[in-house]
Amino acid sequence: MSPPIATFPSTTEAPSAPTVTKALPTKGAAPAVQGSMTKSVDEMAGQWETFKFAPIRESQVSRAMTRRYFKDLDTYAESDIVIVGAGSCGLSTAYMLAKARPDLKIAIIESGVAPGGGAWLGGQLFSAMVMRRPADAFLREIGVPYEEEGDFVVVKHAALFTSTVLARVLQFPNVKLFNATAVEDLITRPTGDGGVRIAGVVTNWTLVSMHHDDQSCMDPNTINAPVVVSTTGHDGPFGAFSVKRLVSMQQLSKLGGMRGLDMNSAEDAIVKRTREVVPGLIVGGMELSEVDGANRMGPTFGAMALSGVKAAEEVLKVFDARKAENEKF
Ligand code: AHZ
Repeated sequence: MSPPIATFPSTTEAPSAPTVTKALPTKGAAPAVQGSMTKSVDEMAGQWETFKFAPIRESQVSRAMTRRYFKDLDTYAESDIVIVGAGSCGLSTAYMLAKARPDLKIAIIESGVAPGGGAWLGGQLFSAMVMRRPADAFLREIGVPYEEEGDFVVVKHAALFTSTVLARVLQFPNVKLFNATAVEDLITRPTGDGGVRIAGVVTNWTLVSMHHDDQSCMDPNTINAPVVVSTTGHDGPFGAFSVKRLVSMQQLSKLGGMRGLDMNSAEDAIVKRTREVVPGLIVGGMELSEVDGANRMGPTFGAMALSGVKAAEEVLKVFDARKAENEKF
């Protein structure tokens, strides 16, 4: 029996926490093996001669993945918040929003296969991640240990920060990460004064997005949402995506262009100026440096975490108003 995918409700209610249930009876499925499910890893020790995985039919694997993915596509086609880019700023934003508002559906769209952006290593591919105070508050918030160095703290490996914030975010039942998926345009609605309000995102598989030049037309998919948070990093092949699009659609006259490195001014500027740039679009992290002509900070990550904290605050300030506007059409 196939699951009722087509009848999944398209309400704005956030999905509830997943519950561990018995496997659905599926045609061709082998009976569930109960005993092995209860063994601990320690109990397996020395038992490898008699060891055997529970039986499976290949279609069960396919259905287990595709059923969930298509249900998620259906659920999140109408999202409350879309976060574009799962780098250090995007993940910090997602964490704060999901924690504050378990009632909201939050979709994260990440063009790479691996979420985390530039936060898997410190500078010049060294392991440690430096955060200037007071961003150590965010490390305590998500439970990442660090070493004190006076005005800054050091996480022993940047991957410890990124894997922890990613794990925390993915455990929220109201968050869905669509990775290997690129935002290739913004959904807009006229505001009546020549401007636009951002009302969602246009998506495609990243591999498809990368081949628009050498394949015939491959149309995209869409997600409606009253608020989009763009954290796609500084300019690059995929970076600064939303703000570059705002320029090409004449909603920003031009970009300020990220300036040279100055840790002291860069970090304060990014956090303080994280804001709604046009109605419905909040920009944070290094993407913002391209709008404002702010300095870069290089390998110090406190501003990315706190820009995420500020971005979440900015979302919640405008959410009700944008949602009301978004419901009109
Ligand atoms: O893959 C990108 C990365 O994971 C993703 N992304 C970019 N364009 C996208 C699009 N659709 C979906 N069109 C997209 N995803 O966005 C993420 C950006 O992460 P990041 O680490 O590059 O940005 P950040 O602002 O979170 O952190 C930047 C940290 C700094 S500072 C700095 C410097 O001063 O030189 N350099 C970096 C990397």
